[in-house]
Amino acid sequence: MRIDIISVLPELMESPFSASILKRAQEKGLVEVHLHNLRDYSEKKFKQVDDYAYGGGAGMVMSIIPFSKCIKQLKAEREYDEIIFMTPDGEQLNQQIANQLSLKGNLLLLAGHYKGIDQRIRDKYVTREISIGDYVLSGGELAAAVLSDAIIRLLPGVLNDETSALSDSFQDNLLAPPVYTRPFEFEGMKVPEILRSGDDKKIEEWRHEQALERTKTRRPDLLKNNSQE
Ligand code: 6GU
Repeated sequence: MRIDIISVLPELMESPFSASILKRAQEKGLVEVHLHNLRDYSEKKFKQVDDYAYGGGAGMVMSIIPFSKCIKQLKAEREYDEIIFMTPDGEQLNQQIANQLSLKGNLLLLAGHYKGIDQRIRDKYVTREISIGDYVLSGGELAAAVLSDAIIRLLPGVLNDETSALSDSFQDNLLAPPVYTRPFEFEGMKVPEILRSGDDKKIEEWRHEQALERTKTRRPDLLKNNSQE
């Protein structure tokens, strides 16, 4: 898979891609991530990428020209399965969307700033608009990093234990059950006996019950549209 990200602040995304799982995924050749600085595509003297909004009002709008130049150049090099604009008014990211996108080959993410981007960029190039939740960030960069992380960890070979992404919270519309490690007892709090019983079937049942219980109390909305239950 290849992910290209266009932004005015590519440095904001360098660290998430430079450590741990996302770093290893790139080193293993499972994903390529390319960050593009929108300013490099500005035709203005001081590399401006924004301008006043037509019709007035507070806030600058990101101009069509730098985005258009950058997108055209990238599209000339390869076909993109999706061109995704990261925006709080997009469709809200969930595990199902991450799963879908993890099956694609080339993704292009656009991270906006200021009061938004010229609507014509969205009309002409964008195939999908994604938000990471109902709150406002100062730009789309962190959202693009979140989306990329959610996708990349699903690629075959990225996680050591291939089954571990499948047992994540949300993959079966259930939250994950509690987990424990040594010591068996800490300040009077003991690990549930069943987990030391060695009875795999009982343990599996216990985990499923716990997952259900947690989901009922914390996220009953997940159970309402759960086809498996
Ligand atoms: Cl994708 N962008 C911004 N700026 N804020 C957000 C977001 C995206 N998703 C949630 N809040």
